[in-house]
Amino acid sequence: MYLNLLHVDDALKRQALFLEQCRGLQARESEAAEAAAGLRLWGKDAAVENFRRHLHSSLHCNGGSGTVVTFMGSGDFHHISALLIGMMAESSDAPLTVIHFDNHPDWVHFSGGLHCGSWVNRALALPQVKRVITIGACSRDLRWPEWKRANLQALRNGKTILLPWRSPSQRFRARDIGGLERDQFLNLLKTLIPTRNVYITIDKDVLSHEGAVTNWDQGQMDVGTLVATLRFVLAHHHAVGIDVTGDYSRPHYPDMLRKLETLIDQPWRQPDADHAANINQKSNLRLLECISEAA
Ligand SMILES: [Mn+2]
Repeated sequence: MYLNLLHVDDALKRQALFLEQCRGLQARESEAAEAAAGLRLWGKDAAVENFRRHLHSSLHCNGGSGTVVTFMGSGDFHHISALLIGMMAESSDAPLTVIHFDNHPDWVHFSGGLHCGSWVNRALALPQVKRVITIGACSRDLRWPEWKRANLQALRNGKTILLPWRSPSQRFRARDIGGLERDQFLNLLKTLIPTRNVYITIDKDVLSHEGAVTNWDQGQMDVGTLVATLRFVLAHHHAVGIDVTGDYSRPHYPDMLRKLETLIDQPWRQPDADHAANINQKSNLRLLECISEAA
């Protein structure tokens, strides 16, 4: 395992025990708050490209036969996953499935840049990426997705598979996993992963409030199910990379447009940052333990 801590904000720095454990595992740390300031929620193409270069020079980018593992702070920066997947894809032509845990599908069309709700399309554009499997969503993004610029074409042709926890819309409910026995769900998941290599991205907003406190509306998955699923995938596949996002940081948006966007999309109540760090640290430690045993 090659461990990275990407400090796009102060979220991981508030988790002292988690930091200590990562440092004990020789984590490479990248101070990226300044470089990422213009990327919160979304970034324009030029800013995204600058940040991609920053990642290249400051992180483990290629694990060879090992796994590159990156913890990275608030889910407002989830689009960085597309850059990390791109870096893994640079080093190998082998086909890849992206396993995506999230309360949101992150599948909207967004032109001129990269958005935390659009990055799945950027990942799907890579020739190595055969499929993205999105697990655990409950969010209202699943209601009337055609009005919200969702990439439904990818869903129709099987490039994207959606396994909601509990879909708020009838349309996706047949694939809900929240009511399945764990073995039933894991066996279903196994049939849907067409490649040996996987890249796993975990947005902790897939978890209920016992498991995470994030900048976003959250799902209903419990940490035990998340860890068991992760362990199952790692036992049957080779993970070229794993990233974990969905911590909480107090947002500083660089412009009015982004502020307005969060008023529409995010919960209005701001959580206590210390309480958030405490809850998120517990989940990060469990994920780190599971990953370091398997990867
Ligand atoms: Mn996300």
